[in-house]
Amino acid sequence: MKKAIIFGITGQDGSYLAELLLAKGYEVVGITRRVSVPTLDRINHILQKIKIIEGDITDAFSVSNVIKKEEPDEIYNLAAQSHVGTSFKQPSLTWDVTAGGVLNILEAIRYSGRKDDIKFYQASSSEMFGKNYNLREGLAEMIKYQDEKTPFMPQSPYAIAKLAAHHLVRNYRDSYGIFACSGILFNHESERRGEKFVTRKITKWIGEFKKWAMDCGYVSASFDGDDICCNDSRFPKLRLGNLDAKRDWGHAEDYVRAMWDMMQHTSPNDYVVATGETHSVREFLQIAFSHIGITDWEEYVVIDPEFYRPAEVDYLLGIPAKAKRVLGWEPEISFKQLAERMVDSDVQEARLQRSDLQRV
Ligand code: NAP
Ligand code: G4F
Repeated sequence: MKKAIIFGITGQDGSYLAELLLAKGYEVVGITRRVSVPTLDRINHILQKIKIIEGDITDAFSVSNVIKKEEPDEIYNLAAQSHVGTSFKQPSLTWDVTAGGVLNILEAIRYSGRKDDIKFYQASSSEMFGKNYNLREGLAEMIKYQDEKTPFMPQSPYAIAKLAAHHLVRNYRDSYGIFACSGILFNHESERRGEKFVTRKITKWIGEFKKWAMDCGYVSASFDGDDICCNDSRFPKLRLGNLDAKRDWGHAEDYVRAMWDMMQHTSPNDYVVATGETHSVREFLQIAFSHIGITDWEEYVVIDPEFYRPAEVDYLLGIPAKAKRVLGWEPEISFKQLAERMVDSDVQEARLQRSDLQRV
């Protein structure tokens, strides 16, 4: 039986990866940091099957102790301060966790006495490309895209920290022969996505709004959304920032498969993991709102400068050709399915919550 350590097991990806590894017969050890509120919601359903150890990747001693004691075959580092907007407000913390934490793990592997027996996966990010892209001729126009050869030009403290970690991983692979690989993952979402990321913020709002509208008697159970009065001030509108940003959005369940695939290959390498499609925040809004029957979504959204970033990444479209060719990996869940699954899940979740007609 193989043993894997997951740093960041309480996050979106950590929970899906833990499920995948358990299904493959792994013994799974998850590292969780002590916080004052419960953070195990995403892994409650598998808690009996995994081992949880308290630790923080900024604490070099706890990292090296757990790696020495547990003697893992594989280590997945998914832990990070992962919110780009927050990284502008807390750059120092973001650096310590997202870059420094990775150095702690790599050093711990190097001095574990088992450096040739441990495989390491690092969660790199398409944010590292920032403003950069390549051009390729398409049928009607030039297509902008990113792949493993696109130069990096990070646009946020988060992306800069991720890039430092990315280079550390390559450097420890080259210098010490550690089996260390980085997945350059483009945006991936799910029913378990954190509520501050734009897709989940939208679907969570939709779920709560639909429940409220039905409780108010605006709509029948069949919910013809366009009958709702969008100017009822009791339910606050959805406040968002830049709707023109384009992202390559996939489903997290597909993406954790790619992580595992990389670790099973005979040699360590870096791979872009993406869908090969790009969509704007506007397009996500359109699909998500129309899934509950609302076609004039603009009436429900307010643009709020608070959610604009000091520097933006305007366009991401990843080409996962290498992952497909070398690993045989391909995504299975489409953009539309992703958005609709998230809406369905949040509508369901809101329905289970108590009624609250007077929102404001
Ligand atoms: P997430 O939901 O925000 O999860 C982040 C995890 O990191 C949580 O388990 C969190 O623990 C943990 N963590 C934060 N600080 C820590 C610390 N100091 N010590 C130990 N653990 C710490 O992120 P995600 O969406 O699952 O993403 C997983 C990884 O992939 C992240 O590194 C992210 O930057 C990267 N990534 C994500 C995407 C994406 O679109 N989702 C794309 C590319 C790369 P708590 O529960 O205690 O907060
Ligand atoms: O959902 P987001 O916050 O994701 P972002 O910044 O692309 O970062 C995510 O993907 C990265 C991979 O490319 C990961 F590395 C990272 O950890 C994270 O998972 O924002 C997406 C877009 C941005 O352009 C943002 O400006 O949506 C725009 N946006 C517009 N209104 C908003 C909002 N983003 C957020 N979070 N909240 C808004 O109200």
